[in-house]
Amino acid sequence: MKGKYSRICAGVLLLTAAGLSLTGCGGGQWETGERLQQAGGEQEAQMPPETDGTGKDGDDLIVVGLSQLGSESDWRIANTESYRSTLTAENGYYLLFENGQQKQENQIKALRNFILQGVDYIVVAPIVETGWDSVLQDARDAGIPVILADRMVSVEDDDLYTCYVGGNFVKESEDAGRWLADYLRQQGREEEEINIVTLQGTLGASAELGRTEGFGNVLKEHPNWHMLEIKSGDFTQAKGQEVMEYFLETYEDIDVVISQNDNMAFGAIDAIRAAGKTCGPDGEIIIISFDAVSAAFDCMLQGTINADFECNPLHGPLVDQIIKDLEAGKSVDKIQYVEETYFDTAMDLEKIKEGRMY
Ligand code: GYE
Repeated sequence: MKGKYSRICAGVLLLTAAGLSLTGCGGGQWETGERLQQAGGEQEAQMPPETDGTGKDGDDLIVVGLSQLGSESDWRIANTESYRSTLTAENGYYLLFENGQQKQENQIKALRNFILQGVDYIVVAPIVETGWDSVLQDARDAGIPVILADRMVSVEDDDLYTCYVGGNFVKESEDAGRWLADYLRQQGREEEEINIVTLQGTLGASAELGRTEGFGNVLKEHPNWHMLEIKSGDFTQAKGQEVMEYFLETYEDIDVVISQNDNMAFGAIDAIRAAGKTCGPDGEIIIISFDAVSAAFDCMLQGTINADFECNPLHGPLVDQIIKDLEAGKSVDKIQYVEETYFDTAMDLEKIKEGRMY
């Protein structure tokens, strides 16, 4: 265990001296809730202070600097909530949360601040894979372990991070491709020419790169499948709708939409309806999506999404376990994929939905 609060407050002095504005260290203590609220975004504002009433001494707490990339999707909100409910003072943590608002420069700045503050661990969900070498080198020089959560980085030296925990995006998407092949076979359409469009996530993000690659691998096996266009909707509902409107104006005959996350699929459904077309198992356009958040279950139940490939956002308990193992001097697996499955409208979705947390 390293020094906890004392290092944090020394870091704050340094930052203040450097003219950076930080609040929350009044009376020698940071207020986790305050810090979370400053991070902006609707979900942070709801977070209660977590250091109150625990009776724990600040020196016992493990300080975690968490750089979340944004709040662009339902998945992301569930992901943040998972950390919020796990990395609590009751569970031995002092959480410093920063929302990068979908900008890598904000995330790099957050990491640099965490390093100056001398946190015990950095957890980062990197918005894109490239551009992290220098700041991760600084973290290593400062002796701060970095846990990559949700998305990967592409760095010269893999020792710059301790481990990765998150989805296996290539696999999710290969599974989606194989599901489509099965579905078309069941409908007797395996020989038909199939026109596909893809709503891509944030370009250069692991979830985009992996899902594009995975589906591409299956696409190669089907000469009668035609990828008309792949275009980014940045993982948001608004952009998903905009790109789908463009697809519908540009291509007359779309058989399948691959949406690399649920929020873009929700936007696509609105665009399809507005264009007077239909989607889902009884509609003209097959929709395959990723994440499997609660609202996507509703879409499957209403018959607008055909299948959804789960990406599990509940990273809090996994990161908690990794940190506890590291604190106990144990080694941890470098790559830790979360458990994931898929859902389609042939399943008892009402029942499955009841037991889900997001
Ligand atoms: O699919 C999407 C979010 O990186 C797995 O990011 C995550 C993706 C998720 O915005 O909804």
